[in-house]
Amino acid sequence: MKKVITYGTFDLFHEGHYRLLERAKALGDYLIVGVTTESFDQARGKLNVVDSLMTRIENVKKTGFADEVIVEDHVGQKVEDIQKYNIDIFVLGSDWQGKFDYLKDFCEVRYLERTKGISSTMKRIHNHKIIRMGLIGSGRIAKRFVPEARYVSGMELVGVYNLHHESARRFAEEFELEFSTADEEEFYEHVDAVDICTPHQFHYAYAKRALEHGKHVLCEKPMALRKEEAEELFELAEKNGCILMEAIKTAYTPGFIRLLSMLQSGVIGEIRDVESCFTRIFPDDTRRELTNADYGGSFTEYGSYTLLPIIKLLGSDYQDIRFTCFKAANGVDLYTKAYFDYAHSLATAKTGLKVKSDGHLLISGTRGYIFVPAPWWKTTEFELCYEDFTQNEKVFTKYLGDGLRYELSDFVSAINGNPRGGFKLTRNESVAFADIMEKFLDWRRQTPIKEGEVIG
Ligand code: C2G
Repeated sequence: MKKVITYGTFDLFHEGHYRLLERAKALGDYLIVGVTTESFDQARGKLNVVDSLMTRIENVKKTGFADEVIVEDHVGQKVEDIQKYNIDIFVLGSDWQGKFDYLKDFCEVRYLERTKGISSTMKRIHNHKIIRMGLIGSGRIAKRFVPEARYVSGMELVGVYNLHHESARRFAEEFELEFSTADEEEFYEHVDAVDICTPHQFHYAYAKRALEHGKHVLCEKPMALRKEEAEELFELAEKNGCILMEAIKTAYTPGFIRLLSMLQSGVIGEIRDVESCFTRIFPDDTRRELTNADYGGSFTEYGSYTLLPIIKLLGSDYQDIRFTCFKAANGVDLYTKAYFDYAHSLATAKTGLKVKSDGHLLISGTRGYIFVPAPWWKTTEFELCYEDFTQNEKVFTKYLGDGLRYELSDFVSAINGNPRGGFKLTRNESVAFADIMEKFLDWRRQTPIKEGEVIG
């Protein structure tokens, strides 16, 4: 008797799950299906699971393909199960291609082609439907989004749009998406929500058109480069009943939220200073971050990260903001400092593309300080430090994968009418970021390059 095993969460059971089980069963005589527990899903970073374990097991049973259903609740269980049940073939969808090759020591490992897209006719019995999500842009950021999307339940990445169709086509083929297109109207017809992953200067226009088409929008940072544009987008989203979220991933991660909550509860007294820094040396001078004289540069690229803790902790009512920078010959800033003066505190944000600095975040207060080591934007640990160093305390938190799953998960929850994550990045904060971007770009345009200032 040939025994086959497969595993999954099987949340909001859909035809992709059904087809996988059908084909798994056809590979042998006896099919065992492992359904994950809530705590195992949490530990492996699968977010937003809606159905209870009981419901998910019931749905698997209803298909009639499973001869036996078991529960998966820990790492390493697959190896144990394969030996315990004397399994011949281990099966999983092709979104996991290669990930479980280590099981080849124990049995045959097969990845079956995953079902591309999920039809919107397959509505769920409950309020949740699977959100059909499309990418606008098929470059570097879009690519990082794909592996993270599979950890977010309740959404399916179905298609990709790019003005240059060949790029979209290749992307859809590589990541097994249902469709690719260079026709924006056609794109909107097939999706419920979009993630905008284009170069900065196109964010606003795409976000506006997507919202006009009634689509929910997750937009890469900086969402807008002018205050008025950000305000307009939020008004449009409200008018059309759409969710609009700026994708500054740090804002949605558990470690950063923990950091903010501790600070807001006064663990270091009154906050008097915030220093944040994000630099990355760009070895390739042909990239748009360095060549685009209007919108490239370190501040438009990384400024959203460095502004995040400043605006979250000190607000947007600063009394003064000043910038200094080193530029490239084309006027793009290669290393920038933004200085903020508030009534009772100070802040500095540093960004760099051709200067390397330590990427830490330091928040100083009247009773102590918090130091978040580099890379602070992927917050996994921070230290509370006091005059009496015996009171110092280290906090460790989780940051799973590339961290994009957290913003995606909040986006999906918000679309499903559960905006509990709304405090993580508010409308006013996004508008404040756009306002600072506008002030910076105006200042950069108006400031002539001084002799000796050009580096790189
Ligand atoms: N699947 C598919 N087509 C889809 C969606 C999912 O073929 N459009 C497959 C997945 O590849 C997986 C199965 O359906 O093989 C269950 O998917 P999920 O419920 O998303 O579970 P997953 O997170 O893939 O669990 O131990 C758990 C497993 O490692 C994977």
